[in-house]
Amino acid sequence: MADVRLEVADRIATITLDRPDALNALTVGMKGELLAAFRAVARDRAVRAVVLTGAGRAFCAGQDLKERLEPDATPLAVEVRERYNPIIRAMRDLDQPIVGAINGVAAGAGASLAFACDLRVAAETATFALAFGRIGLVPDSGATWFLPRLVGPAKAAELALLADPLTSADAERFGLVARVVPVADVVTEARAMALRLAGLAPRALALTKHALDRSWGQDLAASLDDEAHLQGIAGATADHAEGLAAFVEKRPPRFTGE
Ligand code: T3D
Repeated sequence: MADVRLEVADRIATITLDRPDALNALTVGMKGELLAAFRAVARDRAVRAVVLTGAGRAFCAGQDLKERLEPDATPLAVEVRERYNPIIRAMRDLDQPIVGAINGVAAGAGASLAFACDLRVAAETATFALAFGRIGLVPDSGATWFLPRLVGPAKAAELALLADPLTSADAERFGLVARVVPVADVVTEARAMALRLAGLAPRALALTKHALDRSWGQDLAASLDDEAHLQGIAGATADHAEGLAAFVEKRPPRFTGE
């Protein structure tokens, strides 16, 4: 049975990690399914935004540690390179923005998945834990890259080295999550955010998402140049013409992605 569900409705793809009895801990099979889900979304131009969430009381408890104890478990470095990294790359390469609906604990690689989303809505009961250190590992799946950028270097060092869980209230204070809501509302709120994104111009959103990522490796001059280049691309789209027309006609725009 599939442990990752992909459902598409109203131009929103919802990807649900669905192994609640193990707090959605990631097995080899699940990682393959999750990568396949992001690749399917990448091919589906009708999808304008993605919601990533977990079934049950957890978002994701990271690597399935019981699977790691199996005698034929893949060596760690290989597992990270060949199974985790492609998922994180697929999330950041995706043109559509991803809203994480962090419904409960996000630990280890589960926290990394949450960090790799574009925006996060968290349940009041959710926590983020860089649990890696507690089992003698280093943060992976992009955690060392995302975390300092999301919360600043000092807090990132504290979270990565001490591995204490960060509450959703503190995560909001540090800017890691956009909103904190009661757990019963987390998917609804994330979906509402995704629906807002779905109404915007897809090409401009994609260019913005990728420009923000690239900016970390650029100086100001390069970013200014990048923005000018991207504005040339966005400015040539039908959606830009539609945005201008809607403005002067005082009506909501109808963006098509053209
Ligand atoms: O391939 C590689 O190894 C490299 C990649 C590494 C990336 C990583 O993600 S390393 C970090 C792995 N994750 C963790 O270390 C977190 C482990 N889990 C926990 O610390 C706790 O479960 C939580 C703090 C997340 C939640 O605690 P609690 O008390 O709410 O729940 P629980 O009772 O511990 O867990 C409930 C069930 O889920 C339990 O199953 P059982 O005993 O009732 O049959 C537990 O074993 C299972 N579970 C939770 N996390 C994992 C897990 N099973 C397998 N792997 C898990 N990570």
